Amino acid sequence: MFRSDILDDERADRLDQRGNPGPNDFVRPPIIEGVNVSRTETATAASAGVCGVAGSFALAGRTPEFVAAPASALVVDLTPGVVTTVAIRGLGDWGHRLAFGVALALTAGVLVGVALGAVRLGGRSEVPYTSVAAGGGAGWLLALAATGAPKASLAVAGPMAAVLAVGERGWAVGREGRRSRVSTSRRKAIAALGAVAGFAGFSAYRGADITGVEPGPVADVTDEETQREAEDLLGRADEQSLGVSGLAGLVTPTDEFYEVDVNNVNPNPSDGKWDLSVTGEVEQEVTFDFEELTELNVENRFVTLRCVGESLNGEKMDTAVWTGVPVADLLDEASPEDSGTCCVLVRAVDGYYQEFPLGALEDAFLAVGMNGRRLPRGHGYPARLLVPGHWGEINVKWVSEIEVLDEKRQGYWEKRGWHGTGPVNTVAKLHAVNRLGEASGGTTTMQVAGHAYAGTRGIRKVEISTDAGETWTEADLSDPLPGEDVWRQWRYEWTAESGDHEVVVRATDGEGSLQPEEFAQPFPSGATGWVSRTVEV
Ligand SMILES: Nc1nc2c(c(=O)[nH]1)N[C@H]1C(S)=C(S)[C@@H](COP(=O)(O)O)O[C@H]1N2
Ligand SMILES: [Mo]
Repeated sequence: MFRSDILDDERADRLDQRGNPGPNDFVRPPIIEGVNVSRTETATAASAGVCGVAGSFALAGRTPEFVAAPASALVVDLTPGVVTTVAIRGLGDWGHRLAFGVALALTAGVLVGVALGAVRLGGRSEVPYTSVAAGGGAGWLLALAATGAPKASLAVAGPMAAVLAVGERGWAVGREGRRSRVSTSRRKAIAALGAVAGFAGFSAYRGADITGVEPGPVADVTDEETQREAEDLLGRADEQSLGVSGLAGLVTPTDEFYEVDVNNVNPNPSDGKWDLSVTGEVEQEVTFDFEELTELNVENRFVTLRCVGESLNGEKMDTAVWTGVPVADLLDEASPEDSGTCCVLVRAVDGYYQEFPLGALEDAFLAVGMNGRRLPRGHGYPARLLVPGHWGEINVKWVSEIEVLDEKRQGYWEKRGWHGTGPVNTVAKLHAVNRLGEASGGTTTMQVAGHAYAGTRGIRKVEISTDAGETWTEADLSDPLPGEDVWRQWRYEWTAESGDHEVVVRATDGEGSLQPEEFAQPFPSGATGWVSRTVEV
């Protein structure tokens, strides 16, 4: 018999002497100060905590209303730069998952503590459902404090209260069915574990689908003409794509566009609550709300983005048709001081910030739309910066403030050792290898293809070697799309003898500079080198 069972009996005896407990009276394992709490209590509290987090995720998903969102931001914040860098390089997205897992565990831990306190309180109280009221109430308050969202916090409190209620109920029923004590409690434990796991699974599935905003057509915030133009440009990109099997097009579909965020939980600002200020070394500080922003000159642009952290032949380089306004129009209204200014610090709603030259910002674009629809939350809804030719990291999403500075400061990634605020490195990637058919004399027609990008320098040519760099031939290039910062596709076909072929590819930018051959890891200044691949024929 467990200690709590004996105590149960004693307590039941006491109750009996006071009068027969009615069907609504519950007998709970009492608590002795300083002595371990019973297993039932711990299990109840643990289930309540887990279900609180799960309930919240089912309702809020990865939005700021999720109860673990603050813990997630804290984990990211407290993780030292070296670890972030190593985690991103070594673990990739698994680093993110790990940090998110830690945040979930921390949050669940706090809720379990709250639930445990509630269960203990309930154990001392003669009033039924004390633990339910205390645990549910405290869970709600805590979630409210963490997220500031009273309604969404009910999704924490509700499941916690339900579990605590089952806990109280369970003890009472357990006492009644004392004859088959062991098997009953084991069966109950298994059922409870199954229920908690089932609920957590359901929540993980439900919450994963919650994106926060459903991006409508860009015409909603601009006009029909802008919408039509964006669609025309998408059509043009489609036509100009080389149409190589296994090779992505010239425009990346929005849901396939790579995404890099420092946080696991992205902001979810609404148009009404969002604004952008230009501050610092300016003649006049100005603030634009979303409506004022879209009243400026709206246009569509092709822009390619590439993350400094991606591997040489990686997948974090994509292109979209963006709808937005030139940043120069915003800056003009603030009039940065003529002398003494060097740069800007751009801040975002998620706590992210980057510093870079004022000159780069003057050519920048503030996007509100992507591929004909409004920005999805993951890409910076309601507005994000696009800085031509620079690494992805200064293309600040959910942008909230542009501070003009008179001296340099370090941005988020630079504090962590990266040098990713400058122009991108030139790269030609190799992503498609196709066997087109048998040619004469046992040879095979082979096709290789990929994308090439050099930021605002543009791509002049892409060369291919099929003999490990001995000899080089020019590849076909897709016709350039309008815009100053757009990638191109390349394609090459040749007749190959059977055997292994070392294919190497390199680009020359619009200024005539050849892509450097020397290999470098992405950290700290972006990958360099020529992409090569052994093609088996
Ligand atoms: N506010 C904010 N902006 C951000 C980031 C971020 O984490 N927060 N990540 C940056 C990085 S490192 C890159 S590469 C690009 C990626 O943009 P995308 O997610 O739209 O592809 O956004 C940049 N802008
Ligand atoms: Mo990045």
